[in-house]
Amino acid sequence: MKVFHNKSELSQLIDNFKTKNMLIGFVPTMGALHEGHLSLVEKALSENQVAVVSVFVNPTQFDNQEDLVKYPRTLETDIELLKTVSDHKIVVYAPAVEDVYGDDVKSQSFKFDGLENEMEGAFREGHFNGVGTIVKRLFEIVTPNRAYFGEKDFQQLQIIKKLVELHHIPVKVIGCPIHRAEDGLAMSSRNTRLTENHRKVAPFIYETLKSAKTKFGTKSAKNVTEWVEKQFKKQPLLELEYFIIADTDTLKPVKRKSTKKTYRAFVAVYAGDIRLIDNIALN
Ligand code: PAJ
Repeated sequence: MKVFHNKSELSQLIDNFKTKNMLIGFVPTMGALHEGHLSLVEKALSENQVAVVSVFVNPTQFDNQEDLVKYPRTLETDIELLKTVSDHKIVVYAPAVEDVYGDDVKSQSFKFDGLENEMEGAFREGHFNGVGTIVKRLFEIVTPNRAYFGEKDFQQLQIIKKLVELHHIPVKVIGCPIHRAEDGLAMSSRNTRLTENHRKVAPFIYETLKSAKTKFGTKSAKNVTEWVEKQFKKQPLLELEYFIIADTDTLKPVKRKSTKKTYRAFVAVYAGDIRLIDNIALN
């Protein structure tokens, strides 16, 4: 497997792919790969001749320094995992911070038609400016035909679609379903940092989302939200940061249900120091 730490070497290979008219699928990640990431890589390989996977813990998207410092960095194991998907068709780009940012580790300021002000945008200051900055830069370096993002970070997926639209970036953004552990917990690189007790109770998050979905069939968003908040109060190991039912397109919290719209429920929860997010389609 080819692993590049340097964008100019990567660019040479990409030019080579382009002269051969090969389609390039791109999967940006922050590493500590798990089956959720691999499902994106598999999808990329099923639709393109080659997949570029970036492994880069992007400093500008962290609003919490401790989270950045403690973010798991496991490049060797990541490469071994990627080899189980394909040894020949995957190219890894694992740059140092300077290769991407030079000595100016700052994010650009973006507007995404208001998508950036909701949920993760409201609770994690500057987060989507950091995400927008890195993804735009990676798109410029990798110049992929298609790029794959998980619905696990549904707001991020919508924001990247908006980024591409507003900045006329010639890439097709493709959303991929949430990959879950057998007990329902959405896979996340942060799960490895959960204590044994927190890991045991964490499936409660998805269980509650599923019940919320059932209730949303007959009850108002307000009713369902109150019910969810009550459930989390009974669960001392998990601290609910937010539960929001929002319009799938605008991500604005629903006030009145309309049969013409689609909705999704979004949740952010602290399990000890670890912040977990999840979401579910409601209709
Ligand atoms: P990271 O959290 O590593 O996730 C990389 C990609 O994998 C994202 O598109 C994310 O939604 C997807 N993903 C993570 N867990 C998943 C799961 N359980 N099922 C399906 N997809 C999953 O998201 C980021 O990195 C960064 O913000 C990034 C886009 C790389 C920019 O730095």
